[in-house]
Amino acid sequence: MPNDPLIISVIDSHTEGEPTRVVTSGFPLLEGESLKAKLEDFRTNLDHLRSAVVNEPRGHSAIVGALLLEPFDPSNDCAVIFFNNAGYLGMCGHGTIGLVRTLEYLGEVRPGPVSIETVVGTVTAELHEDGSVTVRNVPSHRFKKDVSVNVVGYGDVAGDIAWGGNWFFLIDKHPFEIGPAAIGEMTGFTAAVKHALAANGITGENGAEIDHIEIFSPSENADSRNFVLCPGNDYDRSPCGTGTSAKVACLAEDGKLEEDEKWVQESVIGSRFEASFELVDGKVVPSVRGTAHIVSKAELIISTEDPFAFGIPQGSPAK
Ligand code: PYC
Repeated sequence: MPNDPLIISVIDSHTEGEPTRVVTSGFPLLEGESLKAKLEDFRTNLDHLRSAVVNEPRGHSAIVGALLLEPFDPSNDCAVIFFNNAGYLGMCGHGTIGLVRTLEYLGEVRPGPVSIETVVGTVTAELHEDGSVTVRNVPSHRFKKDVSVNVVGYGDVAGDIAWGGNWFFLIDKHPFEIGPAAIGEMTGFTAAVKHALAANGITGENGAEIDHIEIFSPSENADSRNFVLCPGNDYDRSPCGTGTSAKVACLAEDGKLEEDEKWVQESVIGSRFEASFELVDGKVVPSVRGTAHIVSKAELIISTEDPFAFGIPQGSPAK
Protein backbone atom coordinates (compact mmCIF):
# COMPACT_ATOMS: atom_id res chain seq x y z
CA MET A 1 0.00 0.00 0.00
CA PRO A 2 1.44 3.44 -0.87
CA ASN A 3 1.71 5.96 1.95
CA ASP A 4 -1.10 8.46 2.17
CA PRO A 5 -0.12 11.62 0.29
CA LEU A 6 0.65 14.77 2.26
CA ILE A 7 -2.10 17.36 1.64
CA ILE A 8 -1.12 21.03 2.04
CA SER A 9 -3.79 23.72 1.76
CA VAL A 10 -2.85 26.99 0.09
CA ILE A 11 -4.47 30.25 -0.92
CA ASP A 12 -2.97 32.12 -3.86
CA SER A 13 -3.09 35.84 -4.44
CA HIS A 14 -1.22 38.41 -6.43
CA THR A 15 -0.07 41.79 -5.18
CA GLU A 16 0.22 44.27 -8.01
CA GLY A 17 0.91 41.27 -10.26
CA GLU A 18 3.40 39.40 -8.04
CA PRO A 19 2.13 36.04 -6.74
CA THR A 20 1.99 34.89 -3.10
CA ARG A 21 1.01 31.37 -2.01
CA VAL A 22 0.00 31.28 1.66
CA VAL A 23 0.24 27.82 3.25
CA THR A 24 -2.75 27.73 5.58
CA SER A 25 -2.69 24.11 6.86
CA GLY A 26 -1.24 20.64 6.39
CA PHE A 27 2.41 21.63 6.80
CA PRO A 28 4.37 19.55 9.35
CA LEU A 29 5.02 21.29 12.68
CA LEU A 30 8.32 23.15 12.86
CA GLU A 31 10.51 22.85 15.95
CA GLY A 32 12.02 25.92 17.59
CA GLU A 33 11.69 28.42 20.39
CA SER A 34 11.91 31.41 18.05
CA LEU A 35 10.86 32.14 14.46
CA LYS A 36 14.53 32.06 13.41
CA ALA A 37 14.87 28.60 15.00
CA LYS A 38 11.74 27.42 13.16
CA LEU A 39 13.21 28.77 9.91
CA GLU A 40 16.38 26.72 10.58
CA ASP A 41 14.26 23.60 11.16
CA PHE A 42 12.39 24.31 7.88
CA ARG A 43 15.68 24.85 6.00
CA THR A 44 17.43 21.82 7.49
CA ASN A 45 14.67 19.22 7.62
CA LEU A 46 11.83 20.26 5.33
CA ASP A 47 13.44 22.13 2.46
CA HIS A 48 11.99 19.56 0.04
CA LEU A 49 8.52 20.88 0.99
CA ARG A 50 9.60 24.46 0.19
CA SER A 51 10.39 23.20 -3.31
CA ALA A 52 7.18 21.13 -3.46
CA VAL A 53 5.03 24.17 -2.64
CA VAL A 54 6.55 26.81 -4.95
CA ASN A 55 8.33 25.02 -7.78
CA GLU A 56 6.86 23.36 -10.86
CA PRO A 57 4.74 21.29 -11.35
CA ARG A 58 2.53 22.95 -8.71
CA GLY A 59 4.06 26.42 -8.88
CA HIS A 60 6.55 28.44 -10.87
CA SER A 61 9.66 30.53 -10.34
CA ALA A 62 7.90 33.82 -9.50
CA ILE A 63 5.79 32.51 -6.60
CA VAL A 64 6.69 33.58 -3.06
CA GLY A 65 5.48 31.10 -0.45
CA ALA A 66 4.31 32.27 2.97
CA LEU A 67 4.05 29.67 5.73
CA LEU A 68 1.41 30.95 8.14
CA LEU A 69 2.26 30.17 11.79
CA GLU A 70 0.98 30.95 15.28
CA PRO A 71 2.68 34.05 16.70
CA PHE A 72 5.16 33.67 19.59
CA ASP A 73 3.72 36.83 21.15
CA PRO A 74 -0.04 36.33 21.43
CA SER A 75 -0.62 40.05 21.03
CA ASN A 76 0.43 39.65 17.37
CA ASP A 77 -1.96 38.23 14.79
CA CYS A 78 0.36 35.65 13.24
CA ALA A 79 3.91 34.74 12.28
CA VAL A 80 5.14 33.99 8.77
CA ILE A 81 8.17 32.48 7.03
CA PHE A 82 8.58 33.60 3.41
CA PHE A 83 10.28 31.37 0.86
CA ASN A 84 10.76 31.07 -2.90
CA ASN A 85 12.27 28.90 -5.62
CA ALA A 86 15.81 29.60 -4.34
CA GLY A 87 15.42 29.55 -0.54
CA TYR A 88 14.08 31.85 2.18
CA LEU A 89 13.36 35.58 2.43
CA GLY A 90 13.78 37.72 5.54
CA MET A 91 10.77 39.88 4.74
CA CYS A 92 8.54 40.27 1.75
CA GLY A 93 6.46 43.39 1.18
CA HIS A 94 4.19 42.14 -1.56
CA GLY A 95 3.89 38.83 0.32
CA THR A 96 2.79 40.62 3.50
CA ILE A 97 0.08 42.47 1.55
CA GLY A 98 -1.02 39.13 0.06
CA LEU A 99 -0.98 37.53 3.51
CA VAL A 100 -3.17 40.24 5.04
CA ARG A 101 -5.72 39.89 2.24
CA THR A 102 -5.62 36.10 2.72
CA LEU A 103 -6.31 36.51 6.45
CA GLU A 104 -9.23 38.76 5.53
CA TYR A 105 -10.50 36.14 3.05
CA LEU A 106 -10.32 33.53 5.85
CA GLY A 107 -12.31 35.85 8.12
CA GLU A 108 -9.39 36.19 10.55
CA VAL A 109 -8.88 39.94 10.21
CA ARG A 110 -11.10 42.91 9.39
CA PRO A 111 -10.10 46.37 8.19
CA GLY A 112 -7.75 47.81 10.81
CA PRO A 113 -4.30 47.01 12.16
CA VAL A 114 -2.63 43.60 11.77
CA SER A 115 0.70 42.68 13.33
CA ILE A 116 2.88 39.99 11.88
CA GLU A 117 6.08 38.35 13.15
CA THR A 118 8.68 37.84 10.42
CA VAL A 119 12.16 36.39 10.62
CA VAL A 120 13.67 39.92 10.55
CA GLY A 121 11.25 41.49 13.03
CA THR A 122 7.61 42.27 13.65
CA VAL A 123 5.90 44.37 11.00
CA THR A 124 2.55 46.04 11.27
CA ALA A 125 0.03 46.44 8.51
CA GLU A 126 -3.21 48.32 8.06
CA LEU A 127 -5.98 46.71 6.03
CA HIS A 128 -7.95 49.61 4.52
CA GLU A 129 -11.69 49.60 3.75
CA ASP A 130 -10.93 49.67 0.00
CA GLY A 131 -8.92 46.42 0.30
CA SER A 132 -5.52 48.03 -0.06
CA VAL A 133 -2.92 47.28 2.61
CA THR A 134 -0.18 49.47 4.06
CA VAL A 135 2.81 47.58 5.43
CA ARG A 136 5.01 49.38 7.96
CA ASN A 137 8.26 47.62 7.32
CA VAL A 138 11.32 46.98 9.48
CA PRO A 139 13.81 49.90 9.77
CA SER A 140 15.70 50.22 6.51
CA HIS A 141 19.05 51.80 5.70
CA ARG A 142 21.79 52.28 3.14
CA PHE A 143 24.93 50.35 3.98
CA LYS A 144 27.23 51.68 1.21
CA LYS A 145 26.83 54.34 -1.48
CA ASP A 146 28.22 54.26 -5.00
CA VAL A 147 29.91 50.89 -4.97
CA SER A 148 31.48 49.95 -8.29
CA VAL A 149 31.75 46.41 -9.62
CA ASN A 150 33.12 45.12 -12.90
CA VAL A 151 30.46 43.02 -14.64
CA VAL A 152 31.57 40.68 -17.43
CA GLY A 153 30.06 41.86 -20.71
CA TYR A 154 28.85 45.19 -19.26
CA GLY A 155 31.89 46.91 -17.71
CA ASP A 156 31.83 48.88 -14.46
CA VAL A 157 28.41 49.20 -12.82
CA ALA A 158 27.81 51.45 -9.80
CA GLY A 159 25.10 51.08 -7.19
CA ASP A 160 24.10 51.49 -3.56
CA ILE A 161 23.88 48.59 -1.12
CA ALA A 162 20.79 48.92 1.07
CA TRP A 163 18.64 46.89 3.46
CA GLY A 164 14.83 46.95 3.24
CA GLY A 165 14.17 43.60 4.93
CA ASN A 166 16.35 41.91 2.26
CA TRP A 167 19.67 43.07 0.76
CA PHE A 168 19.55 45.08 -2.46
CA PHE A 169 21.99 46.57 -4.97
CA LEU A 170 20.28 49.65 -6.41
CA ILE A 171 21.43 50.87 -9.82
CA ASP A 172 20.43 54.16 -11.48
CA LYS A 173 22.81 54.12 -14.47
CA HIS A 174 22.23 51.28 -16.93
CA PRO A 175 21.49 50.96 -20.66
CA PHE A 176 17.84 49.82 -20.44
CA GLU A 177 14.46 51.39 -21.06
CA ILE A 178 12.60 49.60 -18.28
CA GLY A 179 9.51 47.89 -19.63
CA PRO A 180 8.14 44.43 -20.49
CA ALA A 181 9.99 44.31 -23.84
CA ALA A 182 13.37 44.44 -22.07
CA ILE A 183 12.66 41.82 -19.36
CA GLY A 184 14.93 39.19 -20.93
CA GLU A 185 17.87 41.57 -21.33
CA MET A 186 17.39 43.13 -17.88
CA THR A 187 17.25 39.65 -16.33
CA GLY A 188 20.58 38.81 -17.97
CA PHE A 189 22.15 42.10 -16.84
CA THR A 190 20.94 41.97 -13.23
CA ALA A 191 21.86 38.28 -12.89
CA ALA A 192 25.36 39.16 -14.15
CA VAL A 193 25.58 42.00 -11.59
CA LYS A 194 24.51 39.64 -8.79
CA HIS A 195 27.13 37.14 -9.88
CA ALA A 196 29.84 39.84 -10.06
CA LEU A 197 29.01 41.13 -6.56
CA ALA A 198 29.37 37.64 -5.11
CA ALA A 199 32.54 36.90 -7.11
CA ASN A 200 34.12 40.14 -5.83
CA GLY A 201 33.14 39.56 -2.20
CA ILE A 202 30.78 42.58 -2.20
CA THR A 203 28.12 41.90 0.40
CA GLY A 204 25.64 43.44 2.79
CA GLU A 205 26.49 43.80 6.48
CA ASN A 206 28.20 40.86 8.18
CA GLY A 207 28.92 39.21 4.83
CA ALA A 208 25.23 38.84 3.94
CA GLU A 209 24.66 37.92 0.29
CA ILE A 210 23.12 40.67 -1.85
CA ASP A 211 20.42 38.57 -3.46
CA HIS A 212 18.14 41.25 -4.98
CA ILE A 213 19.25 43.61 -7.77
CA GLU A 214 17.14 46.64 -8.57
CA ILE A 215 17.43 49.03 -11.50
CA PHE A 216 15.55 52.34 -11.84
CA SER A 217 14.50 54.77 -14.53
CA PRO A 218 12.21 57.80 -14.68
CA SER A 219 8.50 57.16 -15.16
CA GLU A 220 5.71 59.20 -16.71
CA ASN A 221 3.16 57.87 -14.21
CA ALA A 222 5.11 57.66 -10.99
CA ASP A 223 8.23 58.96 -9.26
CA SER A 224 10.25 56.09 -10.64
CA ARG A 225 9.95 52.77 -12.46
CA ASN A 226 11.95 49.72 -11.42
CA PHE A 227 12.93 46.21 -12.42
CA VAL A 228 13.84 43.88 -9.57
CA LEU A 229 15.67 40.60 -9.92
CA CYS A 230 14.73 38.20 -7.10
CA PRO A 231 17.06 35.56 -5.59
CA GLY A 232 15.85 32.71 -7.85
CA ASN A 233 16.51 34.82 -10.97
CA ASP A 234 12.89 35.59 -11.75
CA TYR A 235 11.74 39.22 -11.64
CA ASP A 236 9.26 40.91 -9.35
CA ARG A 237 6.03 41.77 -11.13
CA SER A 238 5.24 44.26 -8.34
CA PRO A 239 7.50 47.21 -7.48
CA CYS A 240 8.89 45.02 -4.63
CA GLY A 241 7.99 46.08 -1.09
CA THR A 242 11.40 45.50 0.45
CA GLY A 243 13.09 46.95 -2.65
CA THR A 244 10.92 50.07 -2.44
CA SER A 245 11.84 50.30 1.26
CA ALA A 246 15.54 50.11 0.38
CA LYS A 247 14.99 52.86 -2.23
CA VAL A 248 13.15 55.05 0.29
CA ALA A 249 16.02 54.62 2.76
CA CYS A 250 18.52 55.79 0.12
CA LEU A 251 16.33 58.76 -0.88
CA ALA A 252 15.93 59.74 2.78
CA GLU A 253 19.67 59.53 3.39
CA ASP A 254 20.33 61.67 0.29
CA GLY A 255 17.80 64.28 1.50
CA LYS A 256 15.67 63.63 -1.62
CA LEU A 257 12.57 62.49 0.28
CA GLU A 258 11.16 64.10 3.44
CA GLU A 259 9.46 62.28 6.29
CA ASP A 260 5.81 61.49 5.32
CA GLU A 261 6.35 62.62 1.71
CA LYS A 262 4.82 60.20 -0.81
CA TRP A 263 7.00 58.20 -3.23
CA VAL A 264 5.18 56.30 -5.99
CA GLN A 265 7.19 53.37 -7.27
CA GLU A 266 6.06 51.75 -10.50
CA SER A 267 6.98 48.20 -11.49
CA VAL A 268 8.22 46.92 -14.82
CA ILE A 269 4.63 45.89 -15.69
CA GLY A 270 3.18 49.27 -14.66
CA SER A 271 1.70 48.36 -11.25
CA ARG A 272 2.36 50.72 -8.32
CA PHE A 273 3.18 50.97 -4.65
CA GLU A 274 2.84 54.19 -2.66
CA ALA A 275 5.62 54.55 -0.12
CA SER A 276 6.73 56.99 2.55
CA PHE A 277 8.80 56.85 5.71
CA GLU A 278 8.84 58.05 9.28
CA LEU A 279 11.89 58.53 11.47
CA VAL A 280 11.84 56.44 14.63
CA ASP A 281 14.82 56.88 16.97
CA GLY A 282 16.71 58.28 13.98
CA LYS A 283 15.93 55.22 11.83
CA VAL A 284 14.04 55.24 8.55
CA VAL A 285 10.87 53.13 8.89
CA PRO A 286 9.26 52.80 5.43
CA SER A 287 5.59 52.13 4.74
CA VAL A 288 4.42 50.62 1.47
CA ARG A 289 0.81 50.53 0.26
CA GLY A 290 -0.58 48.26 -2.44
CA THR A 291 -3.43 45.94 -3.29
CA ALA A 292 -3.64 42.17 -3.52
CA HIS A 293 -6.35 39.98 -5.02
CA ILE A 294 -7.15 36.38 -4.06
CA VAL A 295 -6.95 34.21 -7.18
CA SER A 296 -7.28 30.59 -6.04
CA LYS A 297 -7.57 28.14 -3.19
CA ALA A 298 -6.14 24.65 -3.53
CA GLU A 299 -4.97 21.47 -1.90
CA LEU A 300 -1.48 20.42 -2.97
CA ILE A 301 -1.17 16.65 -3.15
CA ILE A 302 2.35 15.42 -2.41
CA SER A 303 2.62 11.71 -3.05
CA THR A 304 5.85 9.75 -2.75
CA GLU A 305 4.74 7.80 -5.84
CA ASP A 306 5.21 10.99 -7.88
CA PRO A 307 8.80 11.28 -9.21
CA PHE A 308 8.42 15.09 -9.04
CA ALA A 309 6.64 15.10 -5.68
CA PHE A 310 9.09 17.64 -4.32
CA GLY A 311 9.12 19.92 -7.34
CA ILE A 312 11.46 20.48 -10.23
CA PRO A 313 14.26 22.74 -8.94
CA GLN A 314 14.58 25.82 -11.10
CA GLY A 315 17.87 26.53 -12.82
CA SER A 316 19.39 29.97 -13.18
CA PRO A 317 18.66 31.52 -16.58
CA ALA A 318 21.85 33.57 -16.62
CA LYS A 319 25.04 34.16 -14.65
O1 PYC B 1 7.80 42.64 -2.19
O2 PYC B 1 9.48 42.57 -0.79
C1 PYC B 1 8.89 42.17 -1.78
C2 PYC B 1 9.48 41.05 -2.54
C3 PYC B 1 10.67 40.43 -2.31
C4 PYC B 1 10.79 39.44 -3.30
C5 PYC B 1 9.67 39.49 -4.09
N1 PYC B 1 8.88 40.48 -3.61
